[in-house]
Amino acid sequence: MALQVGIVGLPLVGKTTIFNALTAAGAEATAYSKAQSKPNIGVAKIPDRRLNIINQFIETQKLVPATISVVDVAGLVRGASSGQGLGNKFLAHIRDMDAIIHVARCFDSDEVIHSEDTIDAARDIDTIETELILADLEQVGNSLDKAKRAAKSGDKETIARAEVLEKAYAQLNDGKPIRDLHLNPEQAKLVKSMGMLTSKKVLVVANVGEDDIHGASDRVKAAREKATAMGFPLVPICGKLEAEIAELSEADRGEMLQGMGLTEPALTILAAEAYKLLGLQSFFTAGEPEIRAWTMSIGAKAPVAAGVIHSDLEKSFIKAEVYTIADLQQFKTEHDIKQHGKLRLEGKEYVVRDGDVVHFQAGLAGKK
Ligand SMILES: Nc1nc2c(ncn2[C@@H]2O[C@H](COP(=O)(O)OP(=O)(O)OP(=O)(O)O)[C@@H](O)[C@H]2O)c(=O)[nH]1
Ligand SMILES: [Mg+2]
Repeated sequence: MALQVGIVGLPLVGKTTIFNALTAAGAEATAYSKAQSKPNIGVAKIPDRRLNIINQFIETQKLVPATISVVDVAGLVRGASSGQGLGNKFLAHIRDMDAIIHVARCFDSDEVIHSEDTIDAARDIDTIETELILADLEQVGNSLDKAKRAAKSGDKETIARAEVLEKAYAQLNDGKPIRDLHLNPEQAKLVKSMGMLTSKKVLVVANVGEDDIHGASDRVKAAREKATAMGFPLVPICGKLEAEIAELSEADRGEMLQGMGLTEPALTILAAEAYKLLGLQSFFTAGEPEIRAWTMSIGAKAPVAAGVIHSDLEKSFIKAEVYTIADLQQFKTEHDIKQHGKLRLEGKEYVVRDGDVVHFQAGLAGKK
């Protein structure tokens, strides 16, 4: 399943604009907050030059990039957790996500109001974190009594659940996020299944104006200091320009970026940061029907990588034929890679590496 990220932030900071920049979905971005009734859902195709490199040597019908699903919801205001604004209702859509993108406004505009009057992204990062903590506190608070009562039955699982909830409640009540709690792997899994917002990793997007597309201003510097102190990477993106660029053809896109002194579209940079944050990497499959990039966790073994393609493939995994893109560049064909002894036959214990090109060999479906 594709990686899923949810966009949060104060109202009118450019969340939908950034969503459009990532997905080219062309969702409506307005200078006033509209009562948004449903989230915007889109797919970002992650640009990866390695697909084109493989395609220089292997003919194919199509190149299929890895994707990130992006969900954009209404803005959260200060006090959202006590019922202010619309935002809190939308947080349910964020609970299933793998990570959060927090869009913080750094651009100037006389037309677009700021819900806090002044532009101060560092303050806004705090405000949103507080709202997410309060939203989690409410959710945990709602389940805690019931969980404690259930734990009296003596059942191991219900006791573990009550313990985690109690720990989480104390942490949140202290104004701290779940991600800073020390949890054992089982507890972490439980927390994940409960969809706690502050257990998720956060990436901050500083939405900068056209006059600061590289994010070199003091304003962005202050935001970055704040983000770093909280353990969040920060990426400056000029949402307005990037949303326009996303609409262009690939050729025009390159030209426009160059003209602005940018080397890569925001999506490439953001995807790289998101992968780093979440410990992800890509591997490739290459053949006549398609050359495709797949997303997997760094350190995972070959059967798990196979499972990214299809869960049956994980179960029926036998072996993987693996080579690197550098091998392909050197020897030009898979046949010659094999001739030179560089086509490796790997088993269940093989740890897949970033950029591996893999052919999986599987047994009959359903066979153990
Ligand atoms: N000048 C400038 N305006 C921007 C930029 N990014 C967004 N805007 C404008 O800010 C307004 C709000 O943008 P949206 O993307 O709708 O913001 P939002 O956070 O989704 O707003 P809500 O969903 O209503 O909370 C729109 O008029 C955008 O055109 C930017 O980088 N520069
Ligand atoms: Mg919006």
